[in-house]
Amino acid sequence: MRKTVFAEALLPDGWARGVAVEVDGKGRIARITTGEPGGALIALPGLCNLHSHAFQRGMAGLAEHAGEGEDSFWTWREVMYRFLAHLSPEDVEAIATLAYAEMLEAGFTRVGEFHYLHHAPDGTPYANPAEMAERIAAAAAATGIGLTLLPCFYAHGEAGGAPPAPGQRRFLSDRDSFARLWTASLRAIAPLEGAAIGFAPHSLRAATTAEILDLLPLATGRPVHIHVSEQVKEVEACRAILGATPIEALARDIPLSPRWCLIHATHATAAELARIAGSGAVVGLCPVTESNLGDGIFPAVAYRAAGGRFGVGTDSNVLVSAAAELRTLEYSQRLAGRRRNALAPRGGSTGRALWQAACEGGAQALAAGPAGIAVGAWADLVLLDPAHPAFAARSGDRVLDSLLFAARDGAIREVWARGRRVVAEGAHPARAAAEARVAGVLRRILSA
Ligand code: NGQ
Ligand code: ZN
Repeated sequence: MRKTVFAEALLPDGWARGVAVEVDGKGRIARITTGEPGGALIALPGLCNLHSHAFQRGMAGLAEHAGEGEDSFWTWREVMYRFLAHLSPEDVEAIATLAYAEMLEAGFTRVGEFHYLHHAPDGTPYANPAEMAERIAAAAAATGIGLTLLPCFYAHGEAGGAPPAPGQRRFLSDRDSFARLWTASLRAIAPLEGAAIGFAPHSLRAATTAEILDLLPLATGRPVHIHVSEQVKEVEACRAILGATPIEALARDIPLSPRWCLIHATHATAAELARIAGSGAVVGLCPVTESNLGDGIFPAVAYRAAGGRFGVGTDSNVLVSAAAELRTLEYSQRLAGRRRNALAPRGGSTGRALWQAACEGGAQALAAGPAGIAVGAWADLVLLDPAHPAFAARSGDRVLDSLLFAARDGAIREVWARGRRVVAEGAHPARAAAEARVAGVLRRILSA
């Protein structure tokens, strides 16, 4: 048992001073006491990054150049498909290692990897169906980040079961090959301490509700993640083909429950927001990517008023930062509603409301066990130095508000994942080598 005292810590029911945290040999919190002397740092619970496509970190910043026609989510997707066609399993491992080191530095202690890059560039399955899943697991092991692997089922190109496009051939499974992929993925994460798994039908463009229902028994009791209602064109196509919006079609055919995580849900109607909130499902918001891709603004104020749960994800990984996701979420509501402190309770801190909600929603969506700094939870901690200029003369909520809205990069001093200190002095020790490997991958791809 190892005991560390913090000057202040954000516990599930609020800030406490002189917080001693005892961690057991497996990396779980065994005991918490308060009022102890000698603490120096400020402790926050680490956040779950509930939605990542790690390989997309490799193309960050490379899709910001206008094409000849008007650019959109769909033209970005073409660029993304062209990029991924170049990636070998070694490349994916290098990029994921860099992305995961960056996530840890940025306050994420677990990642939900929504993993669909399964096959060789020509669509041929690798001899080992979990070849790519093992690369993701290796990146998690090399960095220490907690992993919830979300093997993705992808079978079609459009709602209603239309054939996939050539650019999608690395993703494809049928029911039988997906069952084999699932079993191999379970094996891939078995050696990884603290890892979990969930089922990820990509979207109602890529999977029918009949297929999802058919495959759900593989994942009994585990998380289920799906992209829904991100683009207006997607909502309209679902209406035309399925006679319902993606959220209506999903909820009509499959009961939503707290196991479900609906990624984006950007264009949810008021009735859909109430339905999601009532089911206990989590909405997986990815505000930085949603801004980057021009998706639209999720009606978060209305959803929170309906009691809805949410977590955040870095999705395309164009920028990797827990603070930026929460800040962008709040700013989207301020811009749309012409108001301030949109997601704070009356008289409360915006930073705390956002961090706590994302902590709870993220842990639920990734089956991470108890959320927050609590007995039985993983010792997943983000540690801040009160002497950092961003936190001058501040404590408690003001520290968190300053971290989200005002601090420059580098304000996170240390990060622990499952009791291990994986970031020290603001840096992850695996990042520099991973950066060099990824630079080599990019030189090869960009000169091709
Ligand atoms: C993805 N990303 O799977 O990487 C998707 C794009 C799609 C986001 N939706 C592809 N942000 O949705 O068809
Ligand atoms: Zn996504």
